[in-house]
Amino acid sequence: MSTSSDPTVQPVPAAVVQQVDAADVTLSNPKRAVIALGSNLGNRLETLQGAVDALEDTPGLRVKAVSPVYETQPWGVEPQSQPTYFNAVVLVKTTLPPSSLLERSHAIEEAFQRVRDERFGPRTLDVDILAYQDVRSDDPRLTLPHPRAHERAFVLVPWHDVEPGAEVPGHGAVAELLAAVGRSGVVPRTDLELRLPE
Ligand code: A4P
Ligand code: MG
Repeated sequence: MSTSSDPTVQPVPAAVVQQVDAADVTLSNPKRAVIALGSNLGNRLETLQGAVDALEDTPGLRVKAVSPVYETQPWGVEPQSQPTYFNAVVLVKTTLPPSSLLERSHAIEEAFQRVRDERFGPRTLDVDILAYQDVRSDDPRLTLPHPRAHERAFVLVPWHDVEPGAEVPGHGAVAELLAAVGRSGVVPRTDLELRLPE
């Protein structure tokens, strides 16, 4: 029996072909995302470097820039009730959609024994997505831009370092938000450095 007369061989529907094409375009068209790293338990610098390396090891993701390291006063809790944080911001290009980037962020947190028991509790590692292109979302599982990014000096200072001209979608320029918030409680650790993966 010839293949052409086989009733089970159907032409590929046009809609499917378009989806395949769209996926292809996405792969060759990486999106920009901004990721915040924070640690206030264990070896904070080693953990932040591990997170940068794990991001770079992610298929479909390249780390483009890493900020300096800042030592910061814990935000949202009683003063002196927790160790100080190390914070940094990483700029990435990725073909992963936002939901997969969040999944990967959670997997990296778990690899560093992150325990979730209280909100704003001390943690070995927090990996937050600050922004993904200019996407805006109020989904509690992934709110974009990060709902508290625009009011936090420990986020705005390193974000401004890696992207001085950046905008926080819906809130304005990082530089202006930083000028309004100030740099109090955010101390550069010029003696320390995160390596940009080769
Ligand atoms: N989620 C929603 N949107 C996002 C997003 N854009 N990026 C969801 C990442 N996660 C997002 O987060 C709770 C849930 O938020 C997740 O299930 C995720 O799906 P979590 O990391 O489990 O818990 P959390 O971090 O304790 O809570 P939350 O509300 O995310 O806390 P924040 O706002 O991240 O604050 N002080 C200093 N100096 N430096 C810090 O880094 N960090 C925090 C944590 C508090 N104080 C700090 C610092
Ligand atoms: Mg978080």
